[in-house]
Amino acid sequence: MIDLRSDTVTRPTAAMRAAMAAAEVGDDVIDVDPTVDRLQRMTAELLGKEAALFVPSGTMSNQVAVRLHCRAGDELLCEAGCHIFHYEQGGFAQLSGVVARTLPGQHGKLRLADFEGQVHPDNEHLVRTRLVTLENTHNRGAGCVQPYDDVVAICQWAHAHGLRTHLDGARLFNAVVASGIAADTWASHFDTVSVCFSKGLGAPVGSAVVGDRALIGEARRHRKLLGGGMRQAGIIAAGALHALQFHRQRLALDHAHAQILAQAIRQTRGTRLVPDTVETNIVIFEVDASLGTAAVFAAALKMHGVWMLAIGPRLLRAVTHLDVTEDDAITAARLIPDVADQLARGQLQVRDVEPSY
Ligand code: TLP
Repeated sequence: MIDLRSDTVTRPTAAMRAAMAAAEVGDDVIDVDPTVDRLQRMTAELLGKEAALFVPSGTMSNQVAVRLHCRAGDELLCEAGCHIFHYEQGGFAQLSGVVARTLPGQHGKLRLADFEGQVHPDNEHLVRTRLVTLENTHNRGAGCVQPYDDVVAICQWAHAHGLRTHLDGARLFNAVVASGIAADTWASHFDTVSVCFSKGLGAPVGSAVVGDRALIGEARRHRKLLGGGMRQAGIIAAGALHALQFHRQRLALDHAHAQILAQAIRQTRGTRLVPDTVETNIVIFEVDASLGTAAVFAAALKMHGVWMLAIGPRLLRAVTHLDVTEDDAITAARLIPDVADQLARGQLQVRDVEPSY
């Protein structure tokens, strides 16, 4: 099976498993785990921040960041399709009493004009506007890279209005490779940044939140409260360290493989890229009603050995990653027009249709 559901599905390589098996460990809750400590130092340095905290997931690092910047009765401003709003069960509300105001972006991209006039005045009827979050690359925006100048303008505006800024950089290293702009340059505009080791970098577990020393000290308290204190976490931190050392540059391959899929979609009758460009490793496309729903299209592809996710009634997502070779991408690309053709002719009996994501 060629698994294109997500870049989270990668298995650790033999070298990564060896590094994990050999990891020096301690108790990272009582005091320190030396491997976690090394990972946190390296992550902070790469992102140009004073400190980093290793957490089990990207969801937890985002939620810790929300708690760092907001109190109950505050609001955050974010893009309508972003992960924090769309895929984290409204954790900001459930866990922290925070409200989100969503701004519709252009396939995930926001500009300064979208934010202007959005800060509430100080008035007891209103929640307090406290935080701006951005996502780079943007998952539901088909892995698009936020235009750098817009990011700078939005963050400057936010700080000038007394707001804090957080970047969901689950796939920041994809943005770095695609844009040629260094991770610490992107990060310099934000108070906190979350990065994931378990997406394109290919580690089995883990994310980090970075910021200044005082904020990250506080983040440790929130991590503990949320149940994210991990004892001999050096075992998994070693996988993340290996990923950070050896798997950043190769993300360019994933981007090239995504282009192979994009080209096939452009040439397939009844399918359309959304948006029409692919910038990194995520490909989102729409299927015409004549081909059935996205879930039917995904089930048809799966019957032929290619696994994608339906992410809406007509939208599918394919993500390239460490375990997808160029041959896999070519195989999947050839299958797309074949399946579309068979569905259009009503020649395929589709079974096992899964609900959309
Ligand atoms: N995204 C997952 C799913 O949750 C949708 C995926 O398969 O893409 N920020 C962004 C931008 C993400 O895409 C994700 C995961 C997260 C945060 C959360 O990371 P985890 O899954 O580690 O909690």
